[in-house]
Amino acid sequence: MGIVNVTPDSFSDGAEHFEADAAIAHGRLLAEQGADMLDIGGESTRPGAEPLSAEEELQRVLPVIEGLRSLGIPLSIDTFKPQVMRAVLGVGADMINDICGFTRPGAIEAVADSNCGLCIMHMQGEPKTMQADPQYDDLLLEVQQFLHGQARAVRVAGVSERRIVLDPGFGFGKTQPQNYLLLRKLADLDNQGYPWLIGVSRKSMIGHIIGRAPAERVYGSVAAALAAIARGARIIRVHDVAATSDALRVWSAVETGAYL
Ligand code: 8Y7
Repeated sequence: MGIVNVTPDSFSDGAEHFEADAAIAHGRLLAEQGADMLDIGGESTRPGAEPLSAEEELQRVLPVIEGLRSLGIPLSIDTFKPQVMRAVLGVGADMINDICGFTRPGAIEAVADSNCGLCIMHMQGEPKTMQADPQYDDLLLEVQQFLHGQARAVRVAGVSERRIVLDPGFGFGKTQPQNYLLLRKLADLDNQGYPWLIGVSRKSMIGHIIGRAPAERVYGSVAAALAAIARGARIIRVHDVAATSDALRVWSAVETGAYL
């Protein structure tokens, strides 16, 4: 899963079509590099980011969905707002990636009647403050119980089990030791048969080990991606598709024995 951020950057001068065009070009590049699906996000969820209205978020995301649909690969939309979920599903989005795990009022109802995929992610607290002092009595149990509870809640609302993927939410209300414990123990976490989606790409948990800025975390992120795959992860959310794709292709050649 290749990450497509539709957020103003220093080159855009706030021009909306520029943002969308840049995001579309980036999405096309990631698809060429081997992304099997794209995750399009209009609102930054990094700690301390400014909130965005549903209208503004849609203004950013809708033209990008339009521009990338012809690629023919599934488009996931990273949003926790029910109004955004309904609107993007209306224009053919294939998956909703909700960092709030469909806990916001109306989120489950917004997706239940469609046939979209759902990524249920665990977060402790809220983006603004979640890294201040994450606390758990039993990290693995609490993450697992939250994910099972939300999977049950969406199932009760009529969502087929085939539509659901789970995500422990690396960096979302977790200290670095907690992030590494989660990754190390991923195979011991009960996924109830749902696929794991893992997002560790360029995150501070990588920087924490190697002491490099986000753009210099590619090799470290690839190592973490392989560690997740080795523990059963099925979808890896990454910035660096070319690097991750090469690594996964060699990995699977070894694992499948296709060249023996
Ligand atoms: C994740 C994510 C982010 C993640 C899922 C970043 C939107 C922060 N991280 N969604 N989103 N899992 N499912 O550094 O780990 O990419 S944003």
